[in-house]
Amino acid sequence: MSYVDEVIELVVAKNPAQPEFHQAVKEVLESLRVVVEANEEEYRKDALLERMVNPERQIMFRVPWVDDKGQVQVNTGYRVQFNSAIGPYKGGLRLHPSVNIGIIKFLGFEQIFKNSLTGLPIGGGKGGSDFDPKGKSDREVMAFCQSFMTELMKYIGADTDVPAGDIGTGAREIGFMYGQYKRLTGLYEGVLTGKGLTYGGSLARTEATGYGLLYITEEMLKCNGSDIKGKTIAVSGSGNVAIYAIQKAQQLGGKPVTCSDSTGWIYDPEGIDVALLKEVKEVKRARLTEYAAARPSAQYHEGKGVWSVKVDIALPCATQNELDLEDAKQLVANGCIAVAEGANMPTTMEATEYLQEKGVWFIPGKAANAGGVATSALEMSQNSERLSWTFEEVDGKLQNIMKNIFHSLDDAAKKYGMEGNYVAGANIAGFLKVAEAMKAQGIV
Ligand code: NDP
Ligand code: 2IT
Repeated sequence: MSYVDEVIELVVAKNPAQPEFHQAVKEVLESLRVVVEANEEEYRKDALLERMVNPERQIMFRVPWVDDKGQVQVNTGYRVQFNSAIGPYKGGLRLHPSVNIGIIKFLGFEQIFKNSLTGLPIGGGKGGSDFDPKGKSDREVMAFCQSFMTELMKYIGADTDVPAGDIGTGAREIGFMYGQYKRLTGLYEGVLTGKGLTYGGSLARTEATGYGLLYITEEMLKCNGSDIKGKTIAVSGSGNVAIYAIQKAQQLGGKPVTCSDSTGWIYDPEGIDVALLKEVKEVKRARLTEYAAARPSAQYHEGKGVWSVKVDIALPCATQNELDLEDAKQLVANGCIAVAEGANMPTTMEATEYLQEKGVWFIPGKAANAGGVATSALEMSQNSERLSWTFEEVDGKLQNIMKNIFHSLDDAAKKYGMEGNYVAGANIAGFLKVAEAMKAQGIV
């Protein structure tokens, strides 16, 4: 059996009931076959792939907190410190009832290669909890965040592990966590990113993931003789990534016509009104029905459906496995030319393969959404030098980083005889840097 197949089998056997983690590992290792086969003897001897798929450390802990009725609630907290070969662990904290160790491991594994692609010195990690911030009062969210950080603070630090936001963790949650970290440790340091601008946050971090998604999509389209101008775009989600993807798409002359949340979706043929969407989601924390109520051109539908709309470009920005084979078929039938993943692993493997077979340009999340973590790394740099850069400075660096990422995928795909396969290009380019750093540092 080939080394890649052996390691995939091992991962499935040793990590039962973690389908998302299996999926992420398979997707990466499948496209590394050509690289692994060329170095098989050396990689096997060093157990390089076994070390790559085993987190350096996994932390799970109890998070007790008191709700507004005086009832004690107990959640589970996680931090998976996956790989520190190229820098301190870096990756977000997801707060969502679906969170379990398998989800955090899939996200942490992806983060290793994503962070490598940014070209910045950050290792891979991820964390979170099955706590659901939805419907909770600010005081309840603060109680949870303080309890969560009371345990997490033992394992993180500005030079060891720097968490940030993800689903359910935005500026409010980062603020509460930062306050508790500072109170417990007495350290005013860049231990979290996505901080508010008054206490060490970076300009453009809020926008970075969505903006970065559009910068890389534009670069990819340009290199293939097209661009965003005049294109109709389907976006899923209506959170941090989706909102700023929609905003930048409009600035580049595109027309995003959809967005969604976990209960329904909007089709707005006149184009999404970003100011209204921000008001509904960022200020009121309300459902999309409120968007539809305030906007005569918008149609609200219950359930899933953004991929059924006829568009040129699809940008999944909500969650994993939200775009399946049936959705991919519908997009292709409607003439979609490009899919770029704002979310982590939003496209199933079958859907990805189908899109690629049909000639749809496809940029995987670990490249397409890397602008968020890249700008987090820029926030760490600013914190280290105790300076704040202007919006234009950070945004300019972000644009360069996203362009460079696209070219590193494109070059790697070409070098290994898979021109245009940006999935393989991302996995190979991300992997090679980490593999080299691991080799140089010996068996650790
Ligand atoms: P937010 O919490 O801000 O928004 C998430 C959005 O997706 C909401 O509209 C939410 O709807 C929807 N959503 C979440 N889970 C589900 C689900 N199970 N089913 C249907 N809809 C769902 O998160 P972000 O925008 O920050 O993150 C979105 C994606 O982007 C995630 O995959 C995340 O890992 C990834 N990402 C985020 C980065 C960042 O910087 N924030 C960086 C890189 C990747 P509802 O409110 O109804 O739950
Ligand atoms: O998935 C991701 O890259 C993020 N949620 C952002 C991580 C970060 O450290 O900014």
